[in-house]
Amino acid sequence: MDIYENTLECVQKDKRSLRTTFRQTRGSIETTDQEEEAGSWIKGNTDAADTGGRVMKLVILGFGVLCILQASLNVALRLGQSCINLSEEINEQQKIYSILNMSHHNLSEERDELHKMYSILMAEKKNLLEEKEELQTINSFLNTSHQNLSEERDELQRLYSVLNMSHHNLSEERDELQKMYSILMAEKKSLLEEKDELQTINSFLNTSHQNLSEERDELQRLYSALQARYNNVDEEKNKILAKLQKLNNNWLYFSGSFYHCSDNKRSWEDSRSFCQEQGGDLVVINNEEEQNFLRVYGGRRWIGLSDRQTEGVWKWVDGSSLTLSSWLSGEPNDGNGNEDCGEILMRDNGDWKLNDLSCNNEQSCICEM
Ligand SMILES: [Ca+2]
Ligand SMILES: [Ca+2]
Ligand SMILES: [Ca+2]
Repeated sequence: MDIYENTLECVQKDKRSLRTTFRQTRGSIETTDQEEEAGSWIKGNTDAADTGGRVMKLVILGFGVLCILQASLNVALRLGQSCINLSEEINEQQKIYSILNMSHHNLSEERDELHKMYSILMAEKKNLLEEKEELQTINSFLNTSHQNLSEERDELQRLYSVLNMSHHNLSEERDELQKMYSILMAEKKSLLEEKDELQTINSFLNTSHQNLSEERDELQRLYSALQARYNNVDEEKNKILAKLQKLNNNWLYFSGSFYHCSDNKRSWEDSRSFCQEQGGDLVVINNEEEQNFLRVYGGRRWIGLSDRQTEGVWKWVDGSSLTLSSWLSGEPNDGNGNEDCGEILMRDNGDWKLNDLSCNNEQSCICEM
């Protein structure tokens, strides 16, 4: 723009110079014409003088035209140079425009970014204001606390002075206690050695105590077993004593049992009741040795055998099954469908047989206890 303005100013200056030159030329021509007219009127010049004057006018007029041409040429040159400068300036301005356009785009983005940041900053500002209010509240509280703490500090300083004095006294006591501590540490060392020795002894005693406890428990177990066995033996002894008292009443002993044969005749059920009243039951023949012993009684006698619970299934009164048997030929026949009790028939030669018989038959029996 500066170049354009300078060029325009030069053109305006040339234009003014051209106008001045033109006016001067026209003025001198007019002046010459007037002087000639006045001279011819006053002096009465000749025709030759008129011709010289006209040549002079033409020369002056030609010079004026030349000056005008020179000024026009100067204007044209200056305008051409101005056009070149303007083109270069336009190119320069276009570059600047591109740069400015890009800069404008960047500035727009920056503006948008700044808008976002502005929103964020506004939100932060709001938060900061809230925090500020909160901090003001805290500040108020802290001021109060500060005052309280100042008072406490003064109090603590007073206490510090007191404690400092106490500290001096305590330092002296500490030195005394350190001396005592050294003495006690020596005693502690001695006591620790004694403690180790006692722990060794204690460990030995613990082991001994454990062994003794185990031995005691074993002895207690043996004692309990012996006590139970003693009780059983005592009970057995009492039973044997009771049985021995009955030996006077025709009871015979064989292989751990006592036997009695009643000559009174009773039914099978009454015979069993009789034996139970004596402390026993109808005899159960467990083996051949017992059977051989029973020969001493001979005859026909009720024994503890029946099929009253299930017909055909013979069982002893102690619930055991019949294993040792020697039935008479054709027996058991359950005569009349009513023979459910067992008897033994013993001959003088020692033979013996079993037979089933009506339980209501009355005859003697053999008891076993
Ligand atoms: Ca028996
Ligand atoms: Ca029967
Ligand atoms: Ca029979």
